[in-house]
Amino acid sequence: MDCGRIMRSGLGHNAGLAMTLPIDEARLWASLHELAAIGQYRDEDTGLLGVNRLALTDADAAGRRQVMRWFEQVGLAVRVDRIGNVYGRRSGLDDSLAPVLTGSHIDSVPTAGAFDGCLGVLGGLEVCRALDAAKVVTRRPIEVCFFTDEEGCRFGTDMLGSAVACGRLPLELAWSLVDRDGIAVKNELARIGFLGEVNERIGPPHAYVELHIEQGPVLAAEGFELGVVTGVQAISWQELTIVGKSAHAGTTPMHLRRDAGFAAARIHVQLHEMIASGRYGAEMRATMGRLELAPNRVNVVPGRVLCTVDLRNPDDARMADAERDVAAYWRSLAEELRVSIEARHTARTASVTFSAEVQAVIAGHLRDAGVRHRHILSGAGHDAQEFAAICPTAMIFVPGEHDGISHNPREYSTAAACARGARALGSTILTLAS
Ligand code: HGY
Ligand code: MN
Ligand code: MN
Repeated sequence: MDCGRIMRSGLGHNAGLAMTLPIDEARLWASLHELAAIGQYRDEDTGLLGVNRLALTDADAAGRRQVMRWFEQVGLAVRVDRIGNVYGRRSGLDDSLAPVLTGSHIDSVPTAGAFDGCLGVLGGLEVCRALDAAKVVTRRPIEVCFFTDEEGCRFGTDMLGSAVACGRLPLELAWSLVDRDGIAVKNELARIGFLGEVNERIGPPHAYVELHIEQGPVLAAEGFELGVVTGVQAISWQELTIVGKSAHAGTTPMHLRRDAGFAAARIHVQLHEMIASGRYGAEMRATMGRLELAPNRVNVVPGRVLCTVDLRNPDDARMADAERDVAAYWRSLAEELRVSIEARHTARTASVTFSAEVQAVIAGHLRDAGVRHRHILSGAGHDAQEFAAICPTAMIFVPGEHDGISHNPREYSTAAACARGARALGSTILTLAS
């Protein structure tokens, strides 16, 4: 990436168009909410309308088809690869050149809002519409994409499609992953009609830029309008299978129990105590998002538990320390409670640093346009972290309302903030593709 040449040539900020691309705020907002209506549900806790488009379900398939229709309406050449990733290509003056990619995901967690992932895909689509309106053809082709199962919460590992595209996960492994009902990725891709033929491994793009909501409180709390993302923290997902002995809740004395549920509870408390100790840095986060007791009946001591441990840490060494220490803890706990504990890593990515050059292009546009911005590390995983391994990559964050809550139907950002993010995305793409 010879950003220096682009910057020196003055094309760096396409002064004529910097942050003035005719992004249509209302059209972007309407597309976000039209997509959010697919897989919609009424959240019983908040009473709000949320989004449930788990990867490769019928709802995800319907969302995929809607976005593909929009891609085709804008004249993008659409292709589907063998892991179900979808690419919409906008020709450039020289189509032999490596494209600039932008995109994200449209699969969601079961309690999602309208923005996570979708803003990046529909923001990229809006950039193509704005370039058409401005009658701009870039030197390089541009591709807008969405990747399969970024969330990872149906088939167990996150960034599935982008990890396969960028070579971190082999296709066969990805195809073989199964959900809680034993249904495999490959079967679901075939069932919903997204088992494409295009080779899933892509040649290195010229650059990759992703627009996403921050999903945290920082930008709004500090009064910034956009964030230039410096990278992503380390992620560790483990699935624990704890086996004790089911027993009668009334007749079994406490000292004779081998209570798998109590073991899971002790591990959960230990995680919070480890964080409170500060030994793993102030940013360490731990979540036991999944906890399934068996036989899950009021009068039976749980004989078996499946639970998950999600650890996040910006520092790789401290993440390794935390994984080592919590494993040592549950090994000793297994002895103490006379249960067996087996752990399986289902996702593990080191911290990722994004391209300084691409960050500089983004920041340059924001500075030129007087947009209040700061550099910020991403607390959440993103498809961009996979592309950072194969090409210059960075992200743009849009602030969220309500403390930036996400993975909750209350997730919200304003139409103006989304359009501002899309303008920044468009200007960055214009620079990188010129
Ligand atoms: O879990 C994550 O960080 C992302 O939402 N997949
Ligand atoms: Mn996301
Ligand atoms: Mn998410």
